[in-house]
Amino acid sequence: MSNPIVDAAQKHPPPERHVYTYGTAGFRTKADVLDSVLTRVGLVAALRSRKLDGKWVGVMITASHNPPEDNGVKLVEPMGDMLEESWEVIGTEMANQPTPEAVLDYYHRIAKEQNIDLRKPANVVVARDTRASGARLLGCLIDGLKASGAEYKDYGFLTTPQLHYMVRCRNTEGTRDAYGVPTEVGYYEKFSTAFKRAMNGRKPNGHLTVDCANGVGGPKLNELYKYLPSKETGLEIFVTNDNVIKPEALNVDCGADYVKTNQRAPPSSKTGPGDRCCSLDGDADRVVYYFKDEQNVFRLLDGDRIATLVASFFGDLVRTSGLADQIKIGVVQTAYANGAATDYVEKTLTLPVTCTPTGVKYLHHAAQKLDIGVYFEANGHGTAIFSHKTLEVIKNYEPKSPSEAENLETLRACIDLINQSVGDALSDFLLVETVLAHKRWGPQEWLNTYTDLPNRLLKVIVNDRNIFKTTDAERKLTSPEGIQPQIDREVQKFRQGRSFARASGTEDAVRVYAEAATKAEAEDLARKVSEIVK
Ligand code: NG1
Ligand code: ZN
Repeated sequence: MSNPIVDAAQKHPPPERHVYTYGTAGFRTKADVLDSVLTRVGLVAALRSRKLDGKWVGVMITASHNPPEDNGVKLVEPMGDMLEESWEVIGTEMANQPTPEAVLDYYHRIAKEQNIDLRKPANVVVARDTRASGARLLGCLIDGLKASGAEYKDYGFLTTPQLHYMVRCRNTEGTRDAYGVPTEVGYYEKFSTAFKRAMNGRKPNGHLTVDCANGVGGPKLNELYKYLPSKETGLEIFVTNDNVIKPEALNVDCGADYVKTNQRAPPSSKTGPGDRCCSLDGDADRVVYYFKDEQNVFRLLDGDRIATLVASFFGDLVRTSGLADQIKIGVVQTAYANGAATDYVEKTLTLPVTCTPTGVKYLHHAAQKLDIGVYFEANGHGTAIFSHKTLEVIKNYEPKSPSEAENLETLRACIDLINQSVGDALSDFLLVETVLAHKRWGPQEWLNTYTDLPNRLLKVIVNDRNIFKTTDAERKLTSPEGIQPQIDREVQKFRQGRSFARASGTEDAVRVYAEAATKAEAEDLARKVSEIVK
């Protein structure tokens, strides 16, 4: 007798001898080997939702900043968080089941082990970015969802953070924690209204050019902008690289990853000195700023800069609203944060810094332990989150003066302006624009806050990256034995030297990061450490 799960798995068989891993960013690889994975992710999503009593879980089809021929898929928890770690293992095991019958057996095994009642409803929200393979992969996913009897809501094209937003909204609808209206219009209305409140009559200083990586962020920004008419807000945005009709242009010579990795503006950029620019990545969950200075030199304002800017602004707002005794702010970084940024937060802003392993889920969890946690990876993934207690304090505080009242109102608006479910390039850039307008800063004033230490990031291809094990938030290698002391000896030879090596979670390589007093020394140190790990 036929079984719908066996049939679905049969319809989308895996290629031979391919091993899949649910990594930092979910499953991500060449799109043409992902069909079977998508069907099985549909099954896992249904199980996860049933495990959580039918709460909505999300499935996003995207490969973010990776090339157009890649694709990927990741699962989103009911409040918009990344998938719980033990379920990453379930995802991996499901993807690697050899036969349709093994898929069915595994499905029932997980249901049994996890005490999942398969008669319960399962609810899944799905969306995708603009990749050419997206429509086909969506079909594979839906076959899996249908086979497991899940209800699903397909939002079509969304940015990754919009999908996270929809999931959180659907699960909080009608409750005290209602996050918003789970529609695209609801998203634009929420963030545009919050932006206008947060600006409170201020106007941005000059225009902003936004490079959308020829990804889904382009059309979505154009839509959002309709809710922020420049006549009313003073926000003048030039949207560039927003061509989604040509999927082969995605992330090519543009986007946040191009800018951060090459430390230069997209070749198509036509901006002049002092013009503010920012670049989103292919699914709009990352943003970096940059500009050309008076000497026409490219200057990057990356995730570290956004974190320091936002943390300093919240520090000011909390103080000027009279809440400094009740609310403590902290910054969460990874080992890739520039040493000068860490120093600036600790010594100038006098705020505590936590360092976590790479991957937003680790930063997010560390930030959840703080009253206000500002977290960003250097590459531009990040956001700020407010604890429940802090939200209550801010909501209930009675200002003692008109100036306290005004600052409190700005703080309250910022809470709505920030996508609390996940880092969101659209919400993040509106926040940066808000802070710059309040501080009356241009990009040069922002850059002047501290001077980055020269640094170098290298990718080293090794035989087996899995032998590289780390401790201390990935800053030290415990295996292979004997390597860390060699790295330490090298680092000591350099002024302001710091270096570490770790296996990438998204690519088959080891990454080596080094910083030192001069560019030449940073390059030299990175090269020496690469020789050691090779
Ligand atoms: P890996 O490949 O594990 O270094 C990269 C980025 C992370 C994060 C993830 C997920 C660097 C050095 N690493 O991780 O920050 O963004 O991809 O996309 O930028
Ligand atoms: Zn992304």
